Amino acid sequence: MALVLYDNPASSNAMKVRLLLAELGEAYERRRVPLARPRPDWYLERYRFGTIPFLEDGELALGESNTILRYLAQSRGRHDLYPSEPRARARVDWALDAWSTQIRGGLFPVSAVRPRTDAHLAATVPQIESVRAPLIAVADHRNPRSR
Ligand SMILES: N[C@@H](CCC(=O)N[C@@H](CS)C(=O)NCC(=O)O)C(=O)O
Repeated sequence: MALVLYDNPASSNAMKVRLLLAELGEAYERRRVPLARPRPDWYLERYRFGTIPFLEDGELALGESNTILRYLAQSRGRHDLYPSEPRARARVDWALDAWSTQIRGGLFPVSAVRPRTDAHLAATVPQIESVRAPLIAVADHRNPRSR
């Protein structure tokens, strides 16, 4: 099997790649990397940055989840998922970058709080508010000319 994904079940960045691989119907080998730092030597020898995920496709080795997503969609000819037309592609890149830089970090406190009480639940509201604006910014610009 040519495709090997180094991941961890708790990694949201690896989950993005698993979702795309499922959509593509690709078979792949999954190798578990512990989340704890420092990462094991066997992993750092393969990938010195040590972040999760990391993908091998034969001789090609790739880090960075968004790079992996773009590579998989393009190399499999899935232009419906990652368009070749620059304006359509820019919107996908925007969504990928916004998720990584504006939204994902803001959701960490939400996932860390287990809402056992109203107080716990209330504590998540500011975090949800903080990611609402960038989410709407991306979603709302679907077809700006028609507004
Ligand atoms: N920009 C990287 C971020 C990867 C990343 O932060 N992965 C997490 C797991 S979801 C990780 O390795 N976190 C722990 C760490 O960096 O020590 C990507 O998108 O692949």
